[in-house]
Amino acid sequence: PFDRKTLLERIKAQLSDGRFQHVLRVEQTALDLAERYGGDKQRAGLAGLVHDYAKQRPDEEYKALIRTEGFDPELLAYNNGIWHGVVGAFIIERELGIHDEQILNAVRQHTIGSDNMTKLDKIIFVADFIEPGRDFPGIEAARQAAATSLDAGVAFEIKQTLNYLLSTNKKIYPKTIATYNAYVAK
Ligand code: DGI
Ligand code: FE
Ligand code: FE
Ligand code: FE
Repeated sequence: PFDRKTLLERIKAQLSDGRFQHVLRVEQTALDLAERYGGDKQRAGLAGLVHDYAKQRPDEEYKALIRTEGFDPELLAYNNGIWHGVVGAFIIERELGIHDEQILNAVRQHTIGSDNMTKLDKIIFVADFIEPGRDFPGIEAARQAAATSLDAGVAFEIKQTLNYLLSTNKKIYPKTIATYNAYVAK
């Protein structure tokens, strides 16, 4: 619907400069992963570009959408970390006119994964975690895992995320556990 220049302007208008630079790096990392693993580069780039489009919307907007647009009310027990992907895809479809379900599903799953991820879902999930601006203990091991296989990248990332959530007493979204069970648990 929008050409690249217009799309970039619309995304930039929604995000802080730091967050906008992050989405550009996720786009490039997703393109690199799609190249390496034979993924759909067009969808990978576009999904990378839009994945955090709705990240800076107010909590009240999310709560209203969950109530009025038929989302699982259980979502109200979570926060922006979960909402900006699961509900953010709805905002992206409505405001950016992106109706491609493969792209929207990759956005929905980019934070939490699922037990049945497509190659595109894995590319966006992993690209978000290892883009060159990320710096945290374990980042080099995460990049090595992603260079081994997409499944290894997903497994490393979900384990690290779950460890972080447990150590900070955060509520675990069920799909986060499903991802762990599908890609890590033996
Ligand atoms: O949007 P980004 O900062 O680029 O990264 P993200 O979308 O992967 O992560 C957003 C946040 O969501 C991050 O702080 C970790 C958090 N998160 C991931 N899984 C869960 C979660 N938070 C809760 N409460 N429960 C989860 O299962
Ligand atoms: Fe995100
Ligand atoms: Fe992520
Ligand atoms: Fe992100």
